[in-house]
Amino acid sequence: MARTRAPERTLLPSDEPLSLLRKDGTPVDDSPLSMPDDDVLVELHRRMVIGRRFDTQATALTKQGRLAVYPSSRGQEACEVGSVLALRPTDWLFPTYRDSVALVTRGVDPAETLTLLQGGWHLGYDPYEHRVGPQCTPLATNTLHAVGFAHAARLKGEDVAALVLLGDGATSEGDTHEALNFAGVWKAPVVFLVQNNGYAISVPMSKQNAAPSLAHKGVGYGVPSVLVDGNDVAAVHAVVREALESGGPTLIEALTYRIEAHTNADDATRYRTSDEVAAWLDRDPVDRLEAYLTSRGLLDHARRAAVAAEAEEFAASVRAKLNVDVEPSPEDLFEHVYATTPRHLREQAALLREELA
Ligand SMILES: Cc1ncc(C[n+]2csc(CCOP(=O)(O)OP(=O)(O)O)c2C)c(N)n1
Repeated sequence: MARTRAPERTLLPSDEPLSLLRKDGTPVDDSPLSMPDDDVLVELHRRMVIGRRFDTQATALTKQGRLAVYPSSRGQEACEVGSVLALRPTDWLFPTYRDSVALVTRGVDPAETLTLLQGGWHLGYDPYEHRVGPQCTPLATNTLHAVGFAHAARLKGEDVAALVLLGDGATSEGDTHEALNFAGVWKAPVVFLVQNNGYAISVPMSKQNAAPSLAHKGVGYGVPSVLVDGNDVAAVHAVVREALESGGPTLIEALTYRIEAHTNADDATRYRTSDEVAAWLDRDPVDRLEAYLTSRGLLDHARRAAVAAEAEEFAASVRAKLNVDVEPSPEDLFEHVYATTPRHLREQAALLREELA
């Protein structure tokens, strides 16, 4: 049978993660990746700073009881922002609970992004407005949504690619393997971006993976695979853009780290050392890009202050919106779950109405 895979797209990932910037912000000379344009780099910086401030604000809101839970993506901004800014407006994003910064970067209203985590509603935003699927809490279900969606769109003749975000732990789920398999068979335009932050809650990589890298998991499914430095936003942006433009599936493993605990309900000191966290703080994605932009004369004191002020204003608007008490109706539980509500749920809704009366 004829092979349809483009010859230049190799299945095997590189041994070392691809990068464009070293941890001190100096450029890598012999990178096979193309450095994004200056205006893109400046925008990546702005969005990472705003994203980080949003993340800190959301974490603070859990401490004030305004949010039920918040899974921080601090430290993972290069993955969240670098990948989302590679999407075209027509493309779709399929995120997880960890990816609120990705949603905000895509343009979803921050308060609507947080409605689910506030416990106010099933989903706080209209998926069609910005082409963002629901933030999946069950691990890896969004991989299947992305493949099904992208394949269906292609069958309809639409020019759509899908980006699905998942964690290292999610690659141990059956859904990821089913999704990769059919993405490979259908050559579906889907980019799987695994944010390998080292842990599935408290379970380290060594206890859940025997492959040389998570990127190797694409090879068996005929899906070209890439290993990238997930704290290098220029590199993440470049590989995701290339993968989206390929028109077929790609599995990208981005090596990164979650600086905060799994959620505000987790005590990360029970399974990792402060030395380990400090080593990753030294690889900070925002500092790295700032060092590069400064050396190129693309970032100065005034620009830094302007971006910081914009981020502060953004956080203030999130606080103001989240400080309003919500009073959801208990009956809303039954809304928008089924197209036709089944009898047992109609009965439960009637019982609830009686109790509330
Ligand atoms: C199908 C399923 N099984 C178990 C869980 C419980 N659970 C929530 S988060 C998590 C770990 C996920 O780790 P990873 O995929 O690495 O993502 P991260 O939280 O590190 O971003 C687990 C096991 C779940 N949400 N869904």
